[in-house]
Amino acid sequence: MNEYDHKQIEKKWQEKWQESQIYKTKETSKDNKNFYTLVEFPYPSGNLHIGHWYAFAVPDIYSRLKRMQGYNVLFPIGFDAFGLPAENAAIKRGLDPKKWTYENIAYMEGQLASMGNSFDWSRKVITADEEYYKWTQWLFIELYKKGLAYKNKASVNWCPKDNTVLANEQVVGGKCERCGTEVTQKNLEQWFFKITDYAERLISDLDNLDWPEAIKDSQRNWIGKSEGAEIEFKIENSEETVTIFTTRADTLFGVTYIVLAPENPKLDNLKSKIENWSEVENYINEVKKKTEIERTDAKKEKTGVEIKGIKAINPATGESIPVYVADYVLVNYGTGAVMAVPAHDERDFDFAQKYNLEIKDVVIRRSPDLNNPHVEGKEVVFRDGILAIVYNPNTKKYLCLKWKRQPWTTFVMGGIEEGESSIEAAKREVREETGYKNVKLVKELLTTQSEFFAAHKDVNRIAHTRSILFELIDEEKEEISAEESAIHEMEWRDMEGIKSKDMTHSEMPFIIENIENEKKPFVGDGIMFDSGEFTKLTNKEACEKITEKFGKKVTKYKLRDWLLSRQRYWGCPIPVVYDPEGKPHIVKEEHLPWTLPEDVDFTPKGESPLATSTELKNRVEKLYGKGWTPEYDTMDTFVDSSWYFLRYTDNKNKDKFADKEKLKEWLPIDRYSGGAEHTTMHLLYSRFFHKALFDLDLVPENEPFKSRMNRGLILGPDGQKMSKSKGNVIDPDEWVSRVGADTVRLYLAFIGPFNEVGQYPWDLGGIAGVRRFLERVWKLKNNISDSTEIENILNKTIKKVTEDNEQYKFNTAISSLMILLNAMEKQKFTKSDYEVFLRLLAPCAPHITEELWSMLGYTTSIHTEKWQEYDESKMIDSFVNIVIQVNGKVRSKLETEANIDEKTVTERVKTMEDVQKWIAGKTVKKTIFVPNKILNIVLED
Ligand code: ANZ
Repeated sequence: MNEYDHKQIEKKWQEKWQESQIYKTKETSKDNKNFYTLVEFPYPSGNLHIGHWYAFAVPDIYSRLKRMQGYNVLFPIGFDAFGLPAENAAIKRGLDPKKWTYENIAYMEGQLASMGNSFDWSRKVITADEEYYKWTQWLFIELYKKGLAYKNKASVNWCPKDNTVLANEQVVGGKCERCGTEVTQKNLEQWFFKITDYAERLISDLDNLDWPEAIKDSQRNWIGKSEGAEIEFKIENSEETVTIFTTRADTLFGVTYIVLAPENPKLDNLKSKIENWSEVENYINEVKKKTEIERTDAKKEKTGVEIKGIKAINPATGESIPVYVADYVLVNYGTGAVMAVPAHDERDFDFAQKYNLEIKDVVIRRSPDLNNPHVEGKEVVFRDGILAIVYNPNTKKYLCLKWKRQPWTTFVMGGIEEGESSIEAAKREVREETGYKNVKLVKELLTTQSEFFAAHKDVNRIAHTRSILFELIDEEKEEISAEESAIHEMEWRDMEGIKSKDMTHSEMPFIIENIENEKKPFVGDGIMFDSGEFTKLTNKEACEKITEKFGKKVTKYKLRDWLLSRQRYWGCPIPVVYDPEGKPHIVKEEHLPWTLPEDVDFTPKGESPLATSTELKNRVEKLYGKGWTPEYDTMDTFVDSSWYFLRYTDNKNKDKFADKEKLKEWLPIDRYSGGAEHTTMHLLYSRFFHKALFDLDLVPENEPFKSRMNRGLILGPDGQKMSKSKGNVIDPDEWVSRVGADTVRLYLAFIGPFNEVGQYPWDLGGIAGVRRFLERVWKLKNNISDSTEIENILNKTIKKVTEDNEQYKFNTAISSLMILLNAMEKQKFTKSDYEVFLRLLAPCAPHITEELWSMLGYTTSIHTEKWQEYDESKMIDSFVNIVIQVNGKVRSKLETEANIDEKTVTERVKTMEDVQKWIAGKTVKKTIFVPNKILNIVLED
């Protein structure tokens, strides 16, 4: 056969592999080095798309590499077979969901086979099989017995189109992850898994996993650990208290109101005291219509209602402060109530501005004066002061003082006297220092802690300075004292002028920013201010101390319990029945699998389709007695997929979900490849499940996935996400038929690094290039010779391909094979070299390499061959460039054969013209030689 006929070759080998079962995982024995590689099993939608190819055919390279490296590899496949599309097909087209699903599976199995993957099909798992979901139900029961599954009334996400509840993870940007419909809230009895019990372990155990940091960070953020304090606020003239959660206990003295979430049950307790209950109630009802996303959107205007008739007491200041109900506070986070600190929190600040509430700075910015720093050993003197900035709107200038005996210009500054407010102090200073009598307050800018050496007093000063902006009303003036005018003279400067260097206030940049912009809350770290005994501490220190004195330390998580019940048909039935009093009972083990009834009406009615089944009702009454009723909800399909990888290890077991010994042999999974979209769903759920099963002593390991890689996305040729409406969908079947599975696989592996999440457009030129590469490989067999010139590049390529494949950098592994091919087309190589090349290519292009291997006369498969080791000694380049230095400076280069000794190099170099001119007439003191790299000639002085 002369032509590379992919159709004939691929069909032939797929059949042979199937017959000979070469990819069947060996039953393990002690001598086996086991290696478990996993890809996320597909949903049987009915047709494989190019994303499936990317997800399965590329990681297959890795499984094949591991097999050739001598591991006993488990690389299984199955189907995540429950889920909405089957049911939607039933609703829309009257099809039987089960039939629809299993027909799709059969079709997709054929498509999957066309990839030439090394799956062990004998371990197939289908989650909709009774023999599988029996164990899903059994595991649910185990979790229930452990108190990890419970039923509760809760406000839940509801998709009005799919007529079902959704987990938080299935709501993306306020919309249903599946159909894009706006999600609303409903109060329903639902089943939950207590994933929150595992929040801490789910976070801390990430540290030991060999996963990319980005994936770990997404999980960390999703779990959302937050360390803070709970502080109690008493309600005035009442026994009631409100407990708030804060991460900024340091700001307690700056709390000017508190806020309750609209759903906070405290509101009911306080109802009798609330004077404007109907207003509050109206507001609460309005909020019910909003989604959580809308409520927490920082850009949306804040809303709320003051609760009249009650006041809270700030435990630090004893002040009586207003209480609000506002929707920016969520009921299911922290304690559902917050202490509001408008000076230091953006949401509180926006709210306070809108409702005209007091803003009280309690943490101030440190602004040490770098030009005039503290002098060691000098006394530190604290001072509270003001800085008055007077603006003349007519001339658009600012009032400054030019100091006579100092090289600086300042604004009006001064101290605050007993009984004076800061604004009064500022006005007084303006009068005393400049004579202006009539100024009006524009705004308080900011308070800072400046730290400088006050030379005129010979002390280090720490000044808490309030900067205040005024406007000049008129020119009316009083006499300035001789004392004052001896120190400075007045000068009006425009904005540019006050930005000049001789204005030496260390807080100048912040002053300018505050003049020019709206005031913003100061959210950073700083020094405590106006906070009683805590004033002058750093806010970090104060946070600890205030928590100790007024509250208690707590840790909160954003993670919510996993809502697992679905009002849908095509899912795993929840194995629960209710007694005539409505109390839930677990279905007895002997009744498992608790089968999905078939006599149901699928039309969505807003309740579970299972409720229409007579068979199910009769079954329950027959088994449990009159008046007993079934649970009608089914499980979220993420429950099915939380343990499928365990079943692969022992998929035929009739007595257990998997034998513990088998699990021990295979777990944890050595590498798991999947989609980035699963990071905070499947990947988190299955870790939780695994930990729960570990605690139940059902699995041997605490974590299921030792290493994880998320793949990227294949885009259409136009660089857009593939979609039928854009007409840019790449059909893998069509391309397999045109250019062959090997080309498609190799192209996908070559398209970009698989270990980084990227977006790669399908490039027609690129795929043609890959096909040409395989055609050249095909022809290469004609060039075999009996001597070799490629030992060096061959060994280097082995090393590179081995290392890159290990790290999922298949693209660079392939490009080094392309470079090797170029070399082999130009230089001599032996049959053995050619065989090495084929073995290196075999994981990426399994069919063509198998064919060429058999053409060389082998009767066994190339895929059962050993992976080639490289020989370091052959990797040294035969020619090297030695850098020649004279007294450490590069002067020339010598191209020479490798491994040449120092003496020979030195002699040769000395005759070189561009070296001679540096050493002529001088004595060589010594030479320093790094073999194959550098010769440095050191001359006598
Ligand atoms: C006072 C304060 C002052 C706050 C300040 C922040 C800055 P993380 O880090 O996300 O945990 N908070 C607490 N419970 C809330 C709820 N149920 N709904 C909305 N907001 C809530 O955020 C903790 C901070 O979020 C808490 O600290 C609280 O506001 C607010 F300068 O308390 B803070």
